[in-house]
Amino acid sequence: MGNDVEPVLDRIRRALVELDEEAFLSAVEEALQSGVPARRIVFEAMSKGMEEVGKLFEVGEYFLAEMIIAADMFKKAMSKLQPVLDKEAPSSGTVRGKVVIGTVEGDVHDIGKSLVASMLRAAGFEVVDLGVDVPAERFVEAVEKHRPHILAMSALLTTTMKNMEKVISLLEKRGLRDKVRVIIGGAPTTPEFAEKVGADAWARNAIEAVKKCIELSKSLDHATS
Ligand code: B1M
Repeated sequence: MGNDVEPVLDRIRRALVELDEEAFLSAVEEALQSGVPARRIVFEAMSKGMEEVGKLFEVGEYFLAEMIIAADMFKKAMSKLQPVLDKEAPSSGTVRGKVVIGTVEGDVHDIGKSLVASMLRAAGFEVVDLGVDVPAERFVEAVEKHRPHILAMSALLTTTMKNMEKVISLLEKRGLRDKVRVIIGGAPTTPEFAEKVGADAWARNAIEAVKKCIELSKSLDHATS
C-alpha cells in the first residue's frame, strides 16, 4: 500500500476541516474497508485535519462552535477506529505496568489524551484515566492510591501546561517523586519544557508516547531489580 492511499486520506482530512460529517465518516469507512491502517487514518489524516481546524480558529475564520463540531466528528470516527487500532497494536497481550493519565487543571481537551490512553491500553498497560481538568492534588492522590509505574499528563493550552510543574512539585513534597516516572505531552509542550519541569520523558504523539512508556517501564524494572 503506497501513494494510492493518499487521496482517501486527503479526503478524510478535508472533510473534517470542512465539517462535512457525512463525507468524513464515509471516507473513514471507505479507507478502513480498503485496508488502510487505522493509525494512518488517525495520524496522517484526522490529526492533520484537527490542526487545520485549530489554525482556522486562530485566524478568526472558525469559532468555538466549529471546534466543537470537529471534535465531535473526530470522536464519532474514533468509535469505529478504536477496535481496529487495538488489533493493530504491536504487543497486545503483554502486561507492561500501570499508568495514571489525565489532562491538567484548567484544560478540557481530551481527544489526544484519550488517544494516548487507548494506545497504551492496546500496548498492554493498565490505564487509570482521570479525565480532564484534573487538579494537581487529584493526580497526586491517584499516584498514592493506584501506585502506578507512570504518571502521564496532557496539556493543550500554553496557559495550562505550567500546571504540570505543579503536579511534579507536589509529588516531590509528598515524597512520591522517585516512586513514579513522569511523561508529559500535548501540542504546546516540548522536550525542553519537559526537562525544565522535571519530567522523565516527553512524547510528540500517541505512538511515541507508547514507545516512551515502554522505555520508562523498562527503566523502572532495572531500578527495582
Ligand atoms: Co481548543 N485550542 N480551545 N478546543 N483546540 C487548541 C488547543 C488551540 C491550539 C487552537 C488554536 O488556537 N490554534 C488553542 C490553544 C492555543 C494555545 O494555548 N497555544 C485552543 C484554545 C485557545 C481553546 C479555548 C481557550 C478557546 C476558547 O474558549 N476561546 C478553549 C479552552 C477550553 C479549556 O480547555 N479550558 C478551547 C476549547 C476547545 C474545544 C472544547 C472546542 C475542543 C476540545 C474538545 C475535546 O477535546 N473534547 C477544542 C479543539 C478540538 C481544539 C483543536 C482544534 C484540536 C485539538 C485536538 O483534539 N487535536 C486544537 C488545535 C490544535 O491542537 N492544533 C485546539 C487532535 C488530537 C489527536 O491531537 O490533542 O494535539 P492533540 O494530541 C496529540 C498530541 O498533542 C499528543 O498526542 C496526541 C495524539 O497524537 N499528546 C500527548 C497529547 N497529550 C499527550 C500526552 C502525552 C504524550 C503525547 O504523554 C502523557
